[in-house]
This record gives sequence, structure tokens and C-alpha cells, in this order.
Amino acid sequence: MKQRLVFLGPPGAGKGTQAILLCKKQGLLHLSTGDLLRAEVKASTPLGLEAAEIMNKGELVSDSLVLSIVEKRLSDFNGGWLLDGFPRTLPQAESLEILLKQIHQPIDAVVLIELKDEVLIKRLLARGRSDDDEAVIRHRIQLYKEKTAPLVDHYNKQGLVNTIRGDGDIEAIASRIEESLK
Ligand code: B4P
Repeated sequence: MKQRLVFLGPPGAGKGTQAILLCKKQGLLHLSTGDLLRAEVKASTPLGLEAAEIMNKGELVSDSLVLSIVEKRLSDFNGGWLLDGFPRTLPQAESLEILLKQIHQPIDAVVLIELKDEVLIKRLLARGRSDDDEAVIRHRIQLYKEKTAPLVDHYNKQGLVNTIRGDGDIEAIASRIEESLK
């Protein structure tokens, strides 16, 4: 199976849910920038204090801040990995490319999980995290369309994108993803 993966998709598509399952099964390093940022917030680090306000408004944390988090973890790691929720902007994708070139670890595949806006909103309202307020969710979906969706084209040009339907039960989606990565 492919070993160096990026999960793309709108907020609530199930990136985190599916990433946890796949990493456990395949022994991949799971790097979720959302989880890493929430851990910084919880520990009240200077980085966390800066990120908390931005995340609760549904905005994107600055590229440089997110990059510093990812770089630290990928630079001295040699096994397979899954980047969940990163990159989220073209500048993040470009910086990632530079880093991956330096460490000779190219991306093997990008998994794009797609789901309708109404279902995304329903799922996130049911999750109820501090940034899962309806107005904030709508703003996050809008930002996804503006800032993150252009990455689909970017990675399509490199022939890396596997598009997966994000509806249905969790196991069915997991099978679709695994099948696409063989
Ligand atoms: P993330 O933590 O990445 O979270 P997300 O996009 O909201 O959710 P995800 O798609 O992972 O959905 P999940 O599996 O949880 O981002 C949060 C914030 O962090 C961003 O808004 C931003 O501020 C910041 N951030 C993170 N990365 C950044 C970056 N690179 N640059 C800048 N800022 C960044 O699933 C959602 C819900 O659906 C869950 O409750 C789950 O149980 C449920 N669910 C999953 N699959 C389901 C299914 N098949 N059926 C029914 N329910 C399902």
C-alpha cells in the first residue's frame, strides 16, 4: 500500500475519523495539524494562545505557524505518514514540497474525501466542538472552497488525487480508501 499520504476534504468530511483507522491498520504516523494545534491550545503554550482565537472564529492559522509544527515532526522520521488537514493552502503545499524534496520523501497519493455541505454541517453540529457553531462552520466551508479546494487541481496535475465519496458508514468509506491506495 502507498505509504506517504495527504488527506484533503472540507471540514467534517471525516478526514480525522478515517486517518485514525488507516494509520492504526497500516502503522503510519498520523499528523493532524488540527489535533496538534488543539494540543498546543490545551497546554496554553504561546503558540496555542495565538491559535485558539483564530480556530474558534473558523479562520486558518498562519502558514508559518502550521509549517513549524509539521516540519519538526517530519524532518527526522523515516516511516510512512499521513498528513491530515495539511496542507490547507497553496503556500503550505509549496513549502511542504520543498521540505519533502530535502528529505527525499515524495507524496505517494492524495485522498480527497467529498461530501455535500448540508451533510457536513449536520455532522459538525452533532460533534459540537468549540469551533462547531453553525455560523463558524459555514465560514470554514467557505474558506475551504477559497483556499484549500485549489489544491485539488494542484495535485491533479501531478496525477496524485484519489477521490472518495464521504457518505455512508465509516467502514464502507474506509474500504473505499484502502482500495484506492493499493
Ligand atoms: P481539523 O481538526 O482539521 O478538523 P475538521 O476539518 O473540522 O474535521 P475532519 O474532516 O477531520 O472531520 P472528522 O473526521 O472530525 O481543523 C480544525 C481547525 O484547525 C481549522 O478550522 C483551522 O482553524 C485549524 N487548522 C488545522 N489545520 C490547519 C492548517 N493546515 N492550516 C491552517 N489552519 C489549520 O469528522 C467530523 C464529524 O463527523 C465527527 O463528529 C465524526 O464522528 C463524524 N463522522 C465522521 N465520519 C462519519 C460518517 N461516515 N458518518 C457519520 N458521521 C461521521
